[in-house]
Amino acid sequence: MTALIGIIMGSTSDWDTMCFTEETLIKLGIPYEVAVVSAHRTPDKLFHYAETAEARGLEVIIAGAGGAAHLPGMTAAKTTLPVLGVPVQSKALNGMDSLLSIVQMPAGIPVGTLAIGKAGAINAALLAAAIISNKHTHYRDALVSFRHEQTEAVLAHDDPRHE
Ligand code: RP5
Repeated sequence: MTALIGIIMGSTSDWDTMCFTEETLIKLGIPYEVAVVSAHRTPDKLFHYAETAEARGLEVIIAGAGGAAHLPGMTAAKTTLPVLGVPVQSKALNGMDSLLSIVQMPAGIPVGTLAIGKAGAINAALLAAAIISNKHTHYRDALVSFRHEQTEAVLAHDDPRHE
């Protein structure tokens, strides 16, 4: 199946966070691809990835990065596909550096920025699923089921003293 969503990250060290994006897309049954693409270590690869993404069938790119996290912004500069940025929690500044680097895009080149870390990685997948569901309407059913199961799980464990 052709990948609809591209998951990219600046380093293999980002995988501990971005694996939650993959896990969520697997739950939803949405085809995706994964690659390490660094804005500063492999800039030519990043340009090629972003420039060919739409022709290869991708409809959304999710980019996770930490520190001076220019990967989502640079990706967005090279494609008109929607780019969702996940700030990876850095050791030095706890991800505040990543968050501000990704969210503070000057007007003209947008990046949809999610929360720092695991929550952002999961929500990026869910938001990407909502975006592609406008065209691929059957994925909306998967999203509805995901929310239903989430609701049921919370209702089934409403006493915090018991697992
Ligand atoms: C960024 O630098 C990556 O996104 C990563 O979060 C951070 C640190 O990378 P490593 O030094 O762990 O490879 O490019």
